[in-house]
Parts: sequence; structure tokens; C-alpha cells
Amino acid sequence: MGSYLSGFCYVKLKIQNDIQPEHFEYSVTLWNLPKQPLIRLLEHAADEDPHFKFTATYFDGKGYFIDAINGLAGEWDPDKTYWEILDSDLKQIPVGASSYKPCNGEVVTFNFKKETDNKCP
Ligand code: B12
Repeated sequence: MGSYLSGFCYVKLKIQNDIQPEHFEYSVTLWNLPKQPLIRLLEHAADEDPHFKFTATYFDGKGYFIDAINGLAGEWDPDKTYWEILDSDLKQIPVGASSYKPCNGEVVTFNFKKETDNKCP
């Protein structure tokens, strides 16, 4: 009992690509891990399911930008595609995978997205 009180978490991670073939969707539930940055949880997920293997680039001050998951890389130039990171309400998290620390049953979705908005981000 008291797993929340002692700082242990369960978190569900999802990866999904609905926009270009081969479409895929996978999820992994991680139990009883200490609260930690999302990128560490992604490492645990990759250990459990190789579809979660990822690559990332480090940016000073912001941490890691997730470039590719399951062999699928965002190509901002020219496709305007990237892996967006969504919280349980399917809203974009306001920080990156090195800063965000999900816990308490949260579902975090890595959604392969094509920016359709014409305005500059
Ligand atoms: C353009 C942009 C993007 C574009 C980048 C495409 C490109 N190659 O140009 C896209 C749409 C891909 C993007 C994605 C995300 N972004 Co963004 N993005 C920006 C924005 C508006 C401008 C960055 C820029 O061009 N700077 C100018 C150049 C010259 O400097 P630069 O250091 O080389 O910029 C690079 C990095 O900023 C990097 N980058 C962009 N976003 C992010 C986010 C993170 C966490 C990291 C590590 C790097 C990174 O891409 C830039 C171009 O190569 C900034 C806001 C701002 N005004 O800074 C937010 C900003 C950097 N993004 C932010 C966030 C949160 C995200 C996402 C995590 C959103 C999400 N929930 O999905 C994702 C990243 C997910 C992932 N895969 O890891 C936050 C970071 C907050 C923080 N300190 O952690 C910012 C500050 C916006 C905010 N909320 O205030 N982003």
C-alpha cells in the first residue's frame, strides 16, 4: 500500500503513427518505478518492448529532443513531421522528455504528427 506516498509510480507509455505507412500503435505499462523524467521511462519501455527504441538530440537548457521512435524519424524539413508528446488529456506537455516527470497512472502518448498549420510555430 501507499505506493503514491512513497513516490512510486505507474505510467502507461504509448507510441502511435496514424499518418504514414506502416501505421503502428504500441503501449507499455510501467509499474512501481520511482518518479523520474519521461526520457528515463522511455528507456525502461525500450527494455520491455523494442518498438520503443528511440534516438534523441541534446539541446543546452532544454534537454533531449526525441528525434525517432521505432525507427521512424521526424523530418521537419521538408515534411513538418515530428514526435509530439501528449499528456493523459491528449494535450501537448509544456516541456520536453528530460523535464517532464509523469506519475500516478498518467498515460503519455508519443504521437507522430504532421504540422498542418501554415503559420510559423
Ligand atoms: C519551432 C519549435 C518547435 C519545432 C522544431 C522544428 C524545427 N526543427 O524547427 C517542433 C514543432 C518540432 C517542436 C516540438 C516540440 N517542442 Co518546441 N519549440 C519551437 C519554438 C517555437 C522555436 C525553437 C527555435 O526555432 N528556436 C530558434 C533556434 C535557432 O534555436 P535552437 O536551439 O536551434 O532551436 C531548436 C530547439 O529549440 C529544438 N526544439 C524545439 N522544441 C524543442 C523542445 C525540446 C524539449 C527540445 C529539447 C528541443 C526543442 O528545435 C529547434 C530547431 O532545431 C520554441 C519556442 C521558442 N521561442 O524558443 C518551442 C519550444 C522550444 N518547444 C517546446 C516544447 C515543449 C516542445 C515539445 C516537447 C512539445 C510537445 N509536447 O510535443 C516538442 C518536442 C517533442 C520531442 N520530439 O522531443 C518548449 C520547450 C520548453 C522547455 N524548456 O522544455 C518551447 C520553449 C515552447 C514553450 N512551451 O514555451 N518545437
